[in-house]
Amino acid sequence: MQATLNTKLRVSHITSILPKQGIMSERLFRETIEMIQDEAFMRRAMEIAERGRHRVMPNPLVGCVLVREGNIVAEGWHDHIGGLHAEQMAIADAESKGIPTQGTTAYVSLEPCNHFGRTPPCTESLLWAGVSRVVIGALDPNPTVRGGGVDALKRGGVDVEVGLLEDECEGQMGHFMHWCRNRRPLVTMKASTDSKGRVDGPSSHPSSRFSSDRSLELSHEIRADSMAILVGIGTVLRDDPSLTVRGPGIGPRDSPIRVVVDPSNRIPRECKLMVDPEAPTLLIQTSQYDSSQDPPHVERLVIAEEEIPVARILDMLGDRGVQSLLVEGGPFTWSRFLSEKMVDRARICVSDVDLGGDGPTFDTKSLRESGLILSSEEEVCGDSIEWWIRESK
Ligand code: AOF
Ligand code: ZN
Repeated sequence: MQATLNTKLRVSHITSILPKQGIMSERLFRETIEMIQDEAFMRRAMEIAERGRHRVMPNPLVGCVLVREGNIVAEGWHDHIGGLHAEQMAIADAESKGIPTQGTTAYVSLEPCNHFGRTPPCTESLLWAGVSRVVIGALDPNPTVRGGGVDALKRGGVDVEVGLLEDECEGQMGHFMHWCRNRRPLVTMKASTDSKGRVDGPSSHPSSRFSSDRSLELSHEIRADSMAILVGIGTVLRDDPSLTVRGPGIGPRDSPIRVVVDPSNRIPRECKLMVDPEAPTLLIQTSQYDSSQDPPHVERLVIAEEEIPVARILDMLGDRGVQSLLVEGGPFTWSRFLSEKMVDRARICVSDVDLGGDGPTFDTKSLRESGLILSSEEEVCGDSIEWWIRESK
């Protein structure tokens, strides 16, 4: 089988290595073609890795293709937590079609693991399958895996290349990479404003949704990509949110933990987060309050400080293995995260409606002051969706 390649070849790469004048040598021509093919195979590995989105958390998205004489002969991806790793699925794919794997090249977006986790080591599977060359996108910074994969393959006589489309592969596994390196979740802030920067209408009116259906759908996709969603107690009192993941195309996955910063126990017993057991609720408070009536999905955690430092919250979530945190609101919580420079990226949805009144506002100046820059802006059904990222990334 030859898979169709969905490739976006970079012309700049090719032209950068072509001679400025004269005729291209045969060797240079061959090397150029090989480089184009290598990139195309790695892009295919990344493309199929997407099939595990929302399903492999907290593991990263990983894809692998096996190639012989310029053709993809087998493919695999990490499909769900506890399932086969990408390399093992690719080898199984070849076996099921009766295709020999001896002498193939494996293109894999993450360094093959060399440990016994939920599955046996991928390095052993690749050696057993007789793969002769392994091209890796990103190294695995997971402390239980780090470095061992490349060394084990080299010791087994395999040619190993590291770093093909590294930034793109790392980007696809952004949450995982960030958590492995910092032991804290990658923080995404999400805010919606009206055309005047207001985040809410007059306090005398009940709160209402003003972003379009499509941008709401998109925001559920971001929720689906998060392992925890955080709000301040003000948002719970005003909106009574359920903070669950809903919407089309969102596959089965564990619901994100719902985290509420509620220093002095103002949370109403009858609010959705306390009553509805669809996802765990974690209350962060500054002292011990009565939990005897709490249902089993509610947990209370005490951080005994007058003002709870955001860094402590992130450390605590990181220790629990939370790799991605979505900060949904409201203005006080956003400003705490921004002033402590704890937001890694922000999605701001600006609607063309006018909510009126003198409700609270959000100014993108605070994003700039926190070291974020505008990276993209897109029009979605009358809303303008802005993405802000850290300047260094
Ligand atoms: C690979 N190929 O497809 C993936 C890898 O708990 P386990 O056994 O599933 O191992 C998870 C760790 O293995 C994960 O944290 C990451 O370091 C690596 N993921 N490695 O060789 C794969 N998904
Ligand atoms: Zn593995």
